[in-house]
Order: sequence, then C-alpha cells, then structure tokens
Amino acid sequence: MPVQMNVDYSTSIPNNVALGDDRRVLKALEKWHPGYLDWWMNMGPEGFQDALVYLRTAVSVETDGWAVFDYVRMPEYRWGILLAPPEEDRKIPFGEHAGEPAWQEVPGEYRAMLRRLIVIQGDTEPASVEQQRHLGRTAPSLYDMRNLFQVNVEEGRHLWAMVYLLHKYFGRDGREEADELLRRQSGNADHPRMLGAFNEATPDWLSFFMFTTFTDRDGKMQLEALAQSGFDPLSRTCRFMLTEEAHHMFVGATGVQRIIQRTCDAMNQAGIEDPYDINAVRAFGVIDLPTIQKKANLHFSLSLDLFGSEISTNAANSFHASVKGRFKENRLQDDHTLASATYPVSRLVDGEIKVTEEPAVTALNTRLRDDYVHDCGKGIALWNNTITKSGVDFAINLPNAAFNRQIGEFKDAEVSPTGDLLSDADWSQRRSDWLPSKEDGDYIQSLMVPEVEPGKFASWIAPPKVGINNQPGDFEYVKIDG
Ligand code: BYC
Ligand code: FE
Ligand code: FE
Repeated sequence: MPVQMNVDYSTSIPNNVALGDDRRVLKALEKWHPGYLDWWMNMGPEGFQDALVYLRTAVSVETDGWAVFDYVRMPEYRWGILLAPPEEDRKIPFGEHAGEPAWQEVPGEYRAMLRRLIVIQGDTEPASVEQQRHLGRTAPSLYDMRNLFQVNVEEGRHLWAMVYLLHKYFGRDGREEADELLRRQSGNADHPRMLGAFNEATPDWLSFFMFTTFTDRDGKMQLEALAQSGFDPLSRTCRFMLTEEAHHMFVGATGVQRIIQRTCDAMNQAGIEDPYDINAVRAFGVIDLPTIQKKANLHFSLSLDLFGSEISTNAANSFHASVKGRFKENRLQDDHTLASATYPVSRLVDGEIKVTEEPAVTALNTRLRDDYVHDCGKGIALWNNTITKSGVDFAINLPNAAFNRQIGEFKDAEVSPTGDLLSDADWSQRRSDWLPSKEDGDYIQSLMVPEVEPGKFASWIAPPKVGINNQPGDFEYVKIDG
C-alpha cells in the first residue's frame, strides 16, 4: 500500500487509506454516513448546529503541522479516516506472537476479541458527545464553547475511526456493530452505553473539565495500549487518535486551572484566608476549592472503573494473544510475555486492604491504571502550582484507588479518600464531604450562565493565557448565528 501522508478530500469521506480504490468499504461507509448525521443532529451539540465554529481539521498525519483552522458549521465538518503512517517492517512487540510481523488482516482466532475491544472503544466516543450535548448553552466564553465543540467533533471522528475498522475488517457483523454504535445512548435505560462512566451526566462545566482531564486520559491510556496491538490497522488508527487526545486533556487541565485561578484571586482580593469558609468564597460567584476537590474525587473514581477489574482474565487473554499491550510496551525492558513475572495489587483480603503479588499477566488492568494515576499527576501539579503561587493554603489530592468504586476489588467496600475502610454508617455520614452534594451541584448550576460576548468570561473562570492558534483575546471563536 502506498504511504499516504496527506488526506484525500476528493472522496465524500476524507481519508488517507486510499478509500477511492476500495469501493466496497467506501460504499458501506457512505451508507452509514446519513445515520451518523442524523445521530449528530439529534444527539450532538444542542442549539448550535448552524453556528460557525473556529475548528481545526486534520489535513495530514505528519506530526508537525497537520491541522488547518477555519470557520465550519459542525454538521459540515469533514470527519475523516486517518491512520498514522505505517512503521516499516513493524514487529509485534509482546505476547505469544512477539517478534512476528504485525498483522495486516484480522487473525481468525482473535476476531471476536478484536471486535469486542474495537466496539467498546467506539462506544465511548459518541457517548461523550451525548453527555456534553447541553453544555454549549451555558458556555463561560466563546473560547470555551469552541473548545467543547472541537472536542465533540473529534470524538465524532474517533467513532468514524472505529467504524472504518469494523466495516473494513469485520464484514457483516462489523456492519451490524457499526449500526449499534448509533443506537445505544448515554444514560438510556433500555440501550445504555457499554461502560459505566459514559452513562453519567456531565451537568456543568466543572464536570466537563474534570471529564476531559480524567476520562479522556483513560482514553489516552487505552489508546496507548491498543496502539501496541499486533493488528496493525488498529495500532495506526490509535496512534493518530492520540495526537488529538492531547488537546482534549489540555482543555480539561487548563479549564480546571483557570477556575482555580479565579477562585484564588477572588479569595485574595476579599482577604479570605480559610479555603473551607465556603459561604464567604461563594459570595464572590466563584467555586470554592473543597467543591473542586469533590468533583475531582468523583470523576477520578469513575474513570478508574474504566480500567476494569484489578485481576482480569480478559486482560491476560488479550495480552497473551498480542492484541492489547501495556503502556509504552515497546520501550519496556522485559520478556514481553510476562511468563513468570508478578505485579503488586492492592486488594481486599479478609476485610483489610492489602498489597499482594499477583501474576503480572492477570494484573495488567491494575498496571495500566497505575500508569494512568501517575499520568494524572501532571494535571494535579498544574492545579496545585496555581494554588501555591496564589499563596492559598490548600492542595488538590487524588483519592485512594479504592475510593468510591463500582467495578473490581473494592466495589462492595466503603473506603475514604485516604484509604481507610469504613462502616456503611460512617460512609453515609461523610459521603457529602468527599463527593459533590445536591447543594454543591445546585450552587455550580446557579453559576452556569452563558457569556457569549467575544473576549468576556463568566465570573467563575479566568481567561486563558493564549488563544487557540494564537488568536487575540477578543477573537470571535464561535459566530452563533452562522
Ligand atoms: N463499566 O475483566 P474485566 C475513551 C465489564 S475511554 C461496565 O473486569 P476487562 C474516551 C467488562 O466489559 C477508553 N462494564 O475488564 C474517553 C466485562 O464484561 P463482559 C475506552 C465494565 O475486560 C473520553 C466484565 O466487566 N476504550 O476512549 O479486562 C471521551 C469483566 O471485565 C466496566 C477502552 O476501554 C465498566 N467500567 O477491561 C471519549 C478500550 N469495566 O465482557 C472517549 C477497550 C469492565 O464479561 N476496552 N466491565 O460482559 C477494554 O480494553 C476493556 O474492555 C476494558 C475492561 C478495559 C474496558
Ligand atoms: Fe476519543
Ligand atoms: Fe478525547
């Protein structure tokens, strides 16, 4: 196959996979396209489908300079199929097939496994768009509104990426799965999305920024693990998706950072020294730091559930099959088969939390989760740096991995953010100290009034340091009336 770096915009579906020469798949995707657009109109950003949005579109898959920025109506966004360039002579980096040439087709024995992982990955992308569909109406600025819509169209593109793999490599059942991806809906009682966190509400912008910090980062880690796959088209697809993911996490981490900045500035101006004097802080129309911590606790713990059970035969099987690897697998120095290795896992043993050594191959979900927690540290450092520089006495902390879990070892245990096992009564009593209460939610909701004048920001968030694509502060990122 020729190496195609630039994206072909001459077909109805932009792509760098020579779709023009692949009539069968092009036709199948053209057939899927109207259903996708229906879904986008019905379940995508509510109230802004005619707005002109300053969006980036990929025009190349080169690592530098792959995007152009321009005003686009979202339904006219050119969702494309983009794979990172092939690595010459790529060898499978792990598992039973380590060292063999990467597969260009799906091996029959791993078909069901690969399809399941691709479907789960694909399911999360439209789910997040559905979860965020009401947020445009309460955007704190045009800059933030644009960032929301950028994330949304790219998650839409990630759905296209998985749908391409299903259509190209999985025949009839792939087509059926692609249709199902448009049928399930976030939070729908009869047809929910597949994974827990993607059926939760994203009721306000603090949740949106926490989601893009913590849940998109799960996306990053899962994509990193799938980018190692022996199935080369999946690997290349995920490698390109990762270049987009960085912006989503940037939106999240800087969004929370700007909220914290505004809160600390307001506290300093008013001479409030106690961050826990919530009423005093809220009187200035900003979000108090303890509530920000609670939202972080919630979204972090929901995101940990996305790694699955700490001990998992699914994870062991997909690693053994050379289908899903570890974070940075190709840079790790070991046998890449984990034949006799062990890994420490925190577990609930006889009513106590204990670290036990487990076979590394069954502990791969824990390992990826540990790598994730480490990666989350970057966002937290940015936030705490802002608090420290403001001279406020507070720090945001990540809760213990056993806190507030619905999946895995700790799903039936009540554990405090510092890792203490609690009775049900103690948990009920302290819950609202650690997770957002209805009252906290109502207060945040009361702040969610839109600010649509170029260069203006809502009371509770500071402006960004630089504009998108270096645009000036008063740039009109969204022309709402088109
Ligand atoms: N909710 O062995 P287990 C993203 C199920 S985010 C509900 O513990 P496994 C994005 C599991 O399916 C990244 N069910 O776990 C972010 C299984 O059910 P079945 C998405 C759950 O399989 C923001 C059973 O429990 N990509 O891209 O090792 C915006 C036992 O499973 C959950 C991927 O996840 C849950 N949280 O690992 C937009 C990558 N967890 O089959 C996008 C693909 C587990 O027995 N998926 N279960 O009925 C995977 O790699 C794995 O499926 C998982 C689970 C890591 C999710
Ligand atoms: Fe995504
Ligand atoms: Fe994302």
